[in-house]
Amino acid sequence: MFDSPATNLVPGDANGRSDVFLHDLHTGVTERVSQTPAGVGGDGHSTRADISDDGQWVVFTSSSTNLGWNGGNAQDVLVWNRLTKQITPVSWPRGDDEDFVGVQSPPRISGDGSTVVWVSDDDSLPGDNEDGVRDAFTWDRQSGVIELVSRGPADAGGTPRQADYHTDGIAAVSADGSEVAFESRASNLVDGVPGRPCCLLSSDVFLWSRFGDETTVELVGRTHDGRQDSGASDPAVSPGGDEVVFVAGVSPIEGVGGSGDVFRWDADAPPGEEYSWVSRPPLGSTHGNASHPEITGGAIVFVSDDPQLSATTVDDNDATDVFRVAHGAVELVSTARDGTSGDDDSGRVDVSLDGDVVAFASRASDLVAGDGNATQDVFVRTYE
Ligand SMILES: [Ca+2]
Ligand SMILES: [Ca+2]
Ligand SMILES: [Ca+2]
Ligand SMILES: [Ca+2]
Repeated sequence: MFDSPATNLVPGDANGRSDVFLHDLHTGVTERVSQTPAGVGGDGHSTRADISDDGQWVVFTSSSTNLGWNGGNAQDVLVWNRLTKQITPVSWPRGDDEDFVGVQSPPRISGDGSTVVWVSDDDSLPGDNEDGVRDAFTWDRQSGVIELVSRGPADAGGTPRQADYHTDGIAAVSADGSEVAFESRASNLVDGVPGRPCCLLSSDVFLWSRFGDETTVELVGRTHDGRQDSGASDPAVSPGGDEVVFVAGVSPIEGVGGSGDVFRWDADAPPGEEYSWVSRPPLGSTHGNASHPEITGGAIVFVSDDPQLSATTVDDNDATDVFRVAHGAVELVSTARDGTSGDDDSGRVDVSLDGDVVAFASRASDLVAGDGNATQDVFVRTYE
């Protein structure tokens, strides 16, 4: 999945807008997602796509008026069915909301295609109380039900406590849609954790979970002494929902790593051992500055400009690269043909369920032979 303003990826792309494309690694075929079932391209830009594990469901955002909700300039969340080519709108203004601002974050879809999660300022969405606070929401594809997930425990009357400050960044969802990790500066989502009165200066990472009819929110990205206002950001959740990776502000482990490092939280670890340092250089000190971690059963990937992360590859490009952690070792993914780091920045990373296929965008021109287009492309590295 990727978006591109290129006009020559599929025949007849004449809309003059960025579109979302799906490239099938088995057949080699690229098709345009952001179009009507009859093949008419969207009349606005379509970007920021994510795909289910079986490749049947794609979520993306678009300002088009001819794909889903026939509205104005706001970025809407849309879901595309690869089988029928039909597009279903997920977000649109409810009631008489004339200030509809649409989606703020790239939406994500669960591995099983059942659930979409996104972050929005739209106060007319169900469960919200028009509080002016940006929140995280889920949408159930079967029922169409939207649920507010960035909220605290329910009071005696069963009414959930609304967050006192914004959700930021990208919310992430587990394979079956029952767990959502999100980044928030709210101080009132969990009880009994020292923070400070509204509002926090920096974010923490939370995990929303559904068990049958019950839902909970717990603090997973926090300081080593269990406090909020840690600066934790960029969460991703494992397919099973039992592991969360994030970028730390203050390290969650005393004296180990720190700001800009990737950490993993493991729900099944013994108390006191929940956290591990993922972006740990084999030698030397940490540089920080990691971002966009993703986690599946097989591997963790992330982006960093730290030149000391790989023990085996020379990283002297002074550029951002993509890294993969499998079996505890950090390896450089975005390498040139001669095995050294690429000649420009790489980023926008995602990883397959088994951890063996890593997709990323790169401005480097020396990753494959014949890349003479002088622009960013999407690359795939496959491990055995
Ligand atoms: Ca186009
Ligand atoms: Ca709100
Ligand atoms: Ca580098
Ligand atoms: Ca290129």
